[in-house]
Amino acid sequence: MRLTRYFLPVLKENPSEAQIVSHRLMLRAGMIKQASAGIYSWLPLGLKVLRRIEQIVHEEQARAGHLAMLMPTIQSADLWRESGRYDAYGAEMLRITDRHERDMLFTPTAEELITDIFRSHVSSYKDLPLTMYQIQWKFRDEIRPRFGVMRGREFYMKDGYNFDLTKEDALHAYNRHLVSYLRTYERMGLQAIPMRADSGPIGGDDTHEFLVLADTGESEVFYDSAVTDIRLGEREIDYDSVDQCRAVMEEFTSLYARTDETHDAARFDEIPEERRRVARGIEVGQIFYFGTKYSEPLGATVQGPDGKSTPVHMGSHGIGVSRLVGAIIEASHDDNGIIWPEGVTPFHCGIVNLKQGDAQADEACEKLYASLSALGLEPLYDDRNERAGGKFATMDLIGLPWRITVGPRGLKNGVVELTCRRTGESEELSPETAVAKVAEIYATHHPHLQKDEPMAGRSFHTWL
Ligand code: 5CA
Repeated sequence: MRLTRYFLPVLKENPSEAQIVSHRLMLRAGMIKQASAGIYSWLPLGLKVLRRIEQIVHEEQARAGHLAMLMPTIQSADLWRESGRYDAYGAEMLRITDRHERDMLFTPTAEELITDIFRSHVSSYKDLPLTMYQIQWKFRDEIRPRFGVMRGREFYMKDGYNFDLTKEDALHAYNRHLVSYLRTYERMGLQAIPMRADSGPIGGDDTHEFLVLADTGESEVFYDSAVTDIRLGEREIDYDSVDQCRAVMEEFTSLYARTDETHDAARFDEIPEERRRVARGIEVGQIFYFGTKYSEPLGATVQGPDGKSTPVHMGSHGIGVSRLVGAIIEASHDDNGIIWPEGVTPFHCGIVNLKQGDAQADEACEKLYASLSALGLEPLYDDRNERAGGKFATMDLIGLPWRITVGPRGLKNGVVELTCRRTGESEELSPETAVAKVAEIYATHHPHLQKDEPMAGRSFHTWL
């Protein structure tokens, strides 16, 4: 993309309505614009990041064997009356009446609708296990929408639902989700710690929230600092293996880590004092096992191997896709702007032309642009007639992890400059070497992906 053809309405001043850094930077970098309280338009740069996050979620869901589908945002109240949640959900549910005076609602989550699909089509245990998910807009009429996309009223969520014959099978689905979520967040450059939590209006006894530690987080959390040393990394996990998934779950959840709702002061005090931490966190996902809470009232039953009809065991699992954009920025920025992790960056590499209009500089930039594009990378070329300082400021603000700077002086010696946004370090390299280096960084970024046949192409539809 050439900046002269792009829509990047960056703001020089700090918007006064933004209280936290991610909200400020998203507005300043021209990623979003508020449409009304807690409701945002996603401008081209913001949408690109949202799509990158979404793509990682799809790929990791496919890897875990979950099936993508899509349900409507507007639902009839009838099913919600059947489950008893139409009244129970309260003021957070946006209720709508259609022209025939029928009660409709904007979906805050979709347990009822998916259970209805299941009960209409599945009647035998032989069709289990089954996990389906969607990434779809949700609406919750939050009493205090704030912090930009972090606590919106309209927000983008991955919501997945598992159907299993027995509690044991459903707990395997729970553990499998935990593992796949860990991999999902790690690919986004985030550490999200599973913490025992409260299940709220979704219900059930078993639930973990995934929290990214950040001072601006809305949740107070209590944990043993040893949990922050654990990573999934590149290890291979067989998602069908009950033992492997359980082992990872136990490794990540046996140390003390809880949100304030489930905090147990006595147990916390048993942790050696130097490892006790009280901090704040951003909830970027939550997994639930709730047994037959929805399958029973809605009559989602299957015939078991013994011929008897039993309600299925279910769980639901959410990832805050739009919230993640803010959470990643909270975890990765400096005074000059955003620092995107390679896994979610909107463009892979910036190209800054220090002397637009200089024949040699222009030609070198065009060549870099073509070479990077030919490798399947997306460069953002700042081809504006602006001074160098302004170009650097924009690049730093929008946070591309790598930048190639091209100027007549360097070109005389056959070099351009490759700069790392995170460290600020620069190297003088030939244009060819700079391109090769950027390509290598992105190729080695997720080595486990290359080994994985179904993902090898990583085209948009691998998850369908
Ligand atoms: N049905 C379950 C699982 S699909 C569910 O709705 N879970 S949830 O309520 O925990 O939401 C899932 C994730 O959506 C949360 O972890 C959070 O990251 C995100 N989320 C929830 N409310 C908001 C909001 N108002 N704004 C932005 N993201 C939100």
